[in-house]
Amino acid sequence: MQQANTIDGRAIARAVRTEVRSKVDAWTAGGRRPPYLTVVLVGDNPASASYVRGKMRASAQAGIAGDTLRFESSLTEESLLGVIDRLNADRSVDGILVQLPLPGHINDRRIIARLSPDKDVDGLHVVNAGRLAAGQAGFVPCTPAGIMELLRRSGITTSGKRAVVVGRSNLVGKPLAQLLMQKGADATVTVCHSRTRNLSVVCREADILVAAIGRAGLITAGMIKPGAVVIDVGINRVDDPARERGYRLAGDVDFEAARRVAGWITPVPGGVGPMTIAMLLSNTLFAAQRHAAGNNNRA
Ligand code: BQF
Repeated sequence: MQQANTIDGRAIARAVRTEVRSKVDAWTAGGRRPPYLTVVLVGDNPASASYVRGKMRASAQAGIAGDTLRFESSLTEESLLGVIDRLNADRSVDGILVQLPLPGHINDRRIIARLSPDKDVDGLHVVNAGRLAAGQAGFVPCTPAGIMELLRRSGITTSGKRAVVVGRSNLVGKPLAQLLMQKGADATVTVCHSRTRNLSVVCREADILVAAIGRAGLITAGMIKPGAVVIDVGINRVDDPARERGYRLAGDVDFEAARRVAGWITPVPGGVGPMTIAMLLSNTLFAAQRHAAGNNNRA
């Protein structure tokens, strides 16, 4: 049985990070201070803490400066809004990333709304969502941006192809659908979700199938058109007594079965995840360059 080409997200992310590093070096060689990223982490969610460490490590390797502000989960929403105000006003801070999820008593939406859209390197502020929807320059959320970069760097074209995105979140599904339908990408896009009828049938029409649902193994081999490109955004913990930590990471796609049908497929881990981090670095450099140019309020 033939097997799909595996898209090596780690290798592609490494290439992106090396390019960002070169651009940062050229930037600082011109006498500018390095881009500066502040990450805000509230509470003691171990997964969040680990993601933040990974982001800061990758930033440092790319020559991006920064710090992590850590707060107890008891932090009030008002206090966090005050932290955001202070970072917005701090001219030495180019990018602000609020690690999600926030504790339940804090309204994510109010916090994101308080960010300066021009420091919003995660691209979650409604101004950036609006810019993306309107085809204007702005910050694009890191995971969808990373998926587009994975496709481009794998030589996979999207023009005229049928793309099916399963998942409609503001973080991944919606912005990715926007990117795929943009002029230049030119895919024909369908967005599916938990209420979609005949999900299998719709998925099977996809030349490019993106799974961003958050349920391990939801996408089975029978839902994939032979030869299709399968992009797995899911990062799910699945119990695995054979592992020291008691679980393993699994995507939304049944990888072992899917790779016998698909033409291209991303693994989990080592697929989309590393690209999310690489695009954060790219967005942070972009933020620094925009700030230096002084066009904070223009696209
Ligand atoms: C990999 C995230 C759900 C909820 C909040 C590399 C990451 C993940 C996987 C990573 C994620 C997921 C991040 C791999 C950041 C992606 O090798 O496969 C990197 O660090 N991510 C996050 O910050 O918050 C999340 C997923």
